[in-house]
Amino acid sequence: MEKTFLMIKPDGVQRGLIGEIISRFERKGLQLQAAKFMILSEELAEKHYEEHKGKSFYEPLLSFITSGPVFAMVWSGDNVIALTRALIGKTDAIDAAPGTIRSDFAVHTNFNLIHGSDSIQNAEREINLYFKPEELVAFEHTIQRWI
Ligand code: D4T
Repeated sequence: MEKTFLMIKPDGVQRGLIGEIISRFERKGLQLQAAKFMILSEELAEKHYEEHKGKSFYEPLLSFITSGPVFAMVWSGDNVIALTRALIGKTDAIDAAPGTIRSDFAVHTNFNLIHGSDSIQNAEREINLYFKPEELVAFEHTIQRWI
């Protein structure tokens, strides 16, 4: 089954939205595989956002993402990458469709609450940045046959 890396950013944690956000993925029928509550080191933040190096928002993005705890997760399911991106909504809250996480809770692009991998390659890269293979919990998700 496809896997993705999702991370509730420091604003989502500070605003008390961990439970609200996770419940949306649970109710969708996706499967949690791993989770970690942590503060990102400068080094990990740089690796995560290396594709944005040199852009105007890169330095503020690094300060923001390392400014407090994040909740990093691996989720799996059929088409989990596209499905979670759809539930999260567009990067800018103004463009995010009503009912998405960013439309419901975000106001500014730089405080957009959650990160979600955008491709199979990036999901693999990001999962490996944050988790060791043995930290992913394999189990039978008994409701899968009803989803
Ligand atoms: P992430 O990667 O955090 O899930 O966000 P997106 O996939 O939706 O968007 P992105 O990679 O284009 O941007 C990464 C990160 O940078 C912040 N950002 C982005 C910002 O502060 N100002 C901007 O103009 C843009 C484009 C928000 C998300």
